Amino acid sequence: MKLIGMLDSPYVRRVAICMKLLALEFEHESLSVFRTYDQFAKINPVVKAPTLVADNGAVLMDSTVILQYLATLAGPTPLFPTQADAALRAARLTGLALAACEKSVQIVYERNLRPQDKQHEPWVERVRTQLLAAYAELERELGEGPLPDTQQQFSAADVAVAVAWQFTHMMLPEMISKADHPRLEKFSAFAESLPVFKDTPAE
Ligand SMILES: N[C@@H](CCC(=O)N[C@@H](CS)C(=O)NCC(=O)O)C(=O)O
Repeated sequence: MKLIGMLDSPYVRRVAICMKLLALEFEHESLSVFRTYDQFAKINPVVKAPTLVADNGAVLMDSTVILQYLATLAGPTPLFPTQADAALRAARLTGLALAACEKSVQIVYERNLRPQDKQHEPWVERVRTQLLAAYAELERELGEGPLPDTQQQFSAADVAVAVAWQFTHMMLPEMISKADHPRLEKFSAFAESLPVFKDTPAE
C-alpha cells in the first residue's frame, strides 16, 4: 500500500499514525497538493491528501474512508472500538476533531491562498467561532471519559484529537488559547511524546 500526502496535513498524519499502530506495511510518498500538484494528479486526478493506493491499485481518498477500509484489514483492535458506548464516544470525538481540522484548514487557505484584498473577515470570524466551539466541546469531552495511558490503547479517535490540536497550534498559533484547554494540551503533550507520534512528525 502507498500513502500519498504530506504529514503537515492532519488528515494524512492521522492515517499514517493509525497505519503504524495497525502494523500495516506501507510506503509513504510525501507529495504536496500545492507544490507538486501535477505529480499528485498522476496518482489521483482529484488531488486530495491523503490518498491511499491499495495493493490492487485502487485509489482511495478521504481520511475517514481510508480508515474505514483499513479497519477491514485489521483484526479486533482498540483503534476501532466496536462496543456501542465506546464506539459512540469515538464517533463524537472524531467528528469534533475533524471539524476542528476543517475549520483550521479553511482559515489557513483563506489567509494563504486568497489575496489579502479578497479576504472576507466575516467569513473568517464565523469559521473561527466554529473552531473555538469544536475545541470547547472537545475540552469538555476529554473530561467525560477515559483517555489512553499507553500507545497500544489509542483509538483512531484519540489519534484524531491529538493530531488536530497539534495541527491548529502549528498553523494558527494565536488562534486558540492553550491555557483555556488544559486537558487538550496535556493529552496532546502525552500523545506527541509517544514513539508512533514522534516517528510521524508533522514536518
Ligand atoms: N475530509 C478530507 C479532507 C482532506 C483535505 O482537505 N486535505 C487537504 C490537505 S490538508 C487537501 O487535499 N487539500 C487540497 C484540496 O482540497 O484541493 C479527509 O478527511 O481526508
